[in-house]
Amino acid sequence: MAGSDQDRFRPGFGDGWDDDGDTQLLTERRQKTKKPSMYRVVMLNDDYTPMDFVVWVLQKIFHKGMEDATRIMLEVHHKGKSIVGVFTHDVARTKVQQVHSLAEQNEHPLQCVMEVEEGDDE
Ligand code: TYC
Repeated sequence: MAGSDQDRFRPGFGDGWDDDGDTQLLTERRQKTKKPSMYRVVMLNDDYTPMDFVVWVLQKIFHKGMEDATRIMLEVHHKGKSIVGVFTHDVARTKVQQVHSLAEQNEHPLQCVMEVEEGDDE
């Protein structure tokens, strides 16, 4: 399948396909070994959740230290949202559920969402 010098001048050379189809086999194998997607967990701002509750949630669910948790909370407060971490699908979903259940138990409207990381399919 490796091209000789003469191959370069054949019609269709370099278009990603060759006569015996082995380029296609390589493509299929790449798809089967694709890495699982990763998901960002993004914390969203609202006008009612107390700042210290958000800091506590970031420490409890995302294992942030006080300084990091405070920095993330303030970024959400000022910019509307902030990425808290990037996780596999199941871990991200569990963390989103844990945040929502703590928020609900404490009657705060705190929301966070998960978003797929783009450009991570190599
Ligand atoms: N904006 C909230 C307030 O002024 C604080 C807050 C920060 C709420 C981060 C949600 O994800 C959040 N009390």
